[in-house]
Amino acid sequence: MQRVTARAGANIALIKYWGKRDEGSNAPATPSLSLTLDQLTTTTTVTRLSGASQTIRDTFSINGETLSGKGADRLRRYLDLWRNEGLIEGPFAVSSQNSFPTGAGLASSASGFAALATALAAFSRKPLSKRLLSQLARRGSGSAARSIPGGIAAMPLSDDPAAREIVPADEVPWGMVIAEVESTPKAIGSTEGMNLSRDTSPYYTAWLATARRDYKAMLGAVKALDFTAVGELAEANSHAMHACMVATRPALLYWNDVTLRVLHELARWRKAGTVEAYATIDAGPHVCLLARREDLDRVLNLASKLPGVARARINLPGPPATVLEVG
Ligand code: 2P0
Repeated sequence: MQRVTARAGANIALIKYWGKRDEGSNAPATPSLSLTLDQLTTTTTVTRLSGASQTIRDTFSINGETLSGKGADRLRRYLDLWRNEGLIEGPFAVSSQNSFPTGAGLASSASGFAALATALAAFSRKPLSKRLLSQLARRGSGSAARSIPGGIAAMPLSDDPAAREIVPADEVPWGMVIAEVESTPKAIGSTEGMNLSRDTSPYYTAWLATARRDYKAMLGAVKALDFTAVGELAEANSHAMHACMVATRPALLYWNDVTLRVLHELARWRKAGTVEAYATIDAGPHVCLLARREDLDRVLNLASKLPGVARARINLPGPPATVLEVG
């Protein structure tokens, strides 16, 4: 086997991961639960390079542009992890295509590392269970673990957690409208931001306790397919995470004026009975609007008309990460 192509969807957490329990193994300090998206995807082709790893180095590209510096170092270290575990051997060329902006707070590292891990697993010298694959994806990026099972996935708190499927994609009666309000790379990345929050935010400890409570409640709400409970919990959990972020020093203020405008409009829609949708926001200004499948067109219409929303698109629940082609 010389070449493998795999695809994974980004996922948006309904219970957020913010904080690390252990940086070495990238084990999160909060349990998390997410919805994988079918339209925001990364497609990654991994090609074996002939020659010894001592003389030939891995190469990386995203959307046709060669990656160097810190980005390439992070990916090379990730391949080293697989080589050190005896799972793969030799150097590789990794080429990824994202269907959405990279590094703008839209979970590109989740789909990116999930697609990469899935492709590498096809080269693996040992069989890998889904659980181990999710753990390995997590070592690349915490949120990537949840893109392995797809649908609604949950990752509990433990020393070496994996995400597991809670509801398969086609049984999830909800979807999301992603309202993109900006697409410039963020100033402070998630990993650095989490460390700053842990070290300086007066609300970090309260956030960790809130996340545990919300996660338990969310598991029950999701299993009961109780949309209102899921939406209210997701929105409150996202706001609690951002409160912790804003209180970080220096402040991690990921929202902008358009973000706030969308939140206020959304509250008006709910109050007026226009549509029942809920917001969740990651480490960026974009607003992800959770709605019942039958309401997604209406939410799209409403969100697209808001001044400052650059683009809005509907995402249905996405499938597990998968191998597309082996050659
Ligand atoms: C999440 N985020 O649960 C949360 C919500 C951002 C806000 O997971 O350091 O890129 O690579 O493990 O996965 C972003 O963090 O961080 C993230 P690393 P990751 O989706």
